[in-house]
Amino acid sequence: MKLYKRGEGTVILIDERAVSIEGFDWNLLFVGDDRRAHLEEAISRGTEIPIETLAKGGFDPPIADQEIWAAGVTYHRSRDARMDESRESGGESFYDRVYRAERPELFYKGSVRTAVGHRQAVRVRSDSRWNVPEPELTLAIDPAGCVFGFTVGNDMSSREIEGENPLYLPQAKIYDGSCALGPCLLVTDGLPESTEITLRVLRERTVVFDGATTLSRMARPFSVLTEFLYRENTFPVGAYLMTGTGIVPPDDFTLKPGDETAVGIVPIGTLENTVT
Ligand code: DO4
Ligand code: MG
Repeated sequence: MKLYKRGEGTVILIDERAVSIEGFDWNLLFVGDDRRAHLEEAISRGTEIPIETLAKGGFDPPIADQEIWAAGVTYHRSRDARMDESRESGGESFYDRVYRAERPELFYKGSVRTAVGHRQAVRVRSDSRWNVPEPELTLAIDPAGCVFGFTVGNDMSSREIEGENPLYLPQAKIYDGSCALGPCLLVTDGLPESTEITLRVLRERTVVFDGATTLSRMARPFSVLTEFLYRENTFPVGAYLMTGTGIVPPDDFTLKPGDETAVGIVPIGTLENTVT
């Protein structure tokens, strides 16, 4: 089942049927004492709409009051890129150490305030000259720490600022329009390790970056990431957790205003954004 959010409305895609619902409670979906009953009740009072409607326009990020967190250096490619960018600042060894440590890197990524949805604008910071998208599978987690769904995430990052000093990480990562989520939330128990994540960047209709990875390359299981996140934190309405990037463009690549990013994860969908 896939859930799409647009203004006050939600569209639920179930068995090739699209059902539009007004006033769907997204927090209740996350809290989920009886998630199936909540969804069935919503579908029963919804209106069926043509499935083609979903291909048109954009969507809001599939979020209500959840906090968004992110894991870092969960793929070898991210470790290597971070070591390169922080060599001069002396921060290089931190990334290798965290890649091998028991405790993962986890950082706050914002909330609905910093998030945008499918076909909405992501931003690069005006005080940074080196900016990249980070395509990341993103977990939807209930208050008990159980993963009940997945969305596609883009952890927009300033490599210039984080490379200058690892202590600047929050500024490199959290600002208006720094996190894209969508196009929908897929409610399901799990995804296979063979799941592919792709990133494509278009500039004036030309592909300027294209990359792919699979979940099998992740260095840590989801259960370890969620266990550490929930260890000393209570999330009364659940949380989103971005699971880190395994795709990093070459060091001479930076996003430019007008670029279009497309992050794809089958079976969730493709999250498209324009950079401003
Ligand atoms: O430590 C820097 C951030 C790492 C990150 O965001 C990632 O690996 O995806
Ligand atoms: Mg990231």
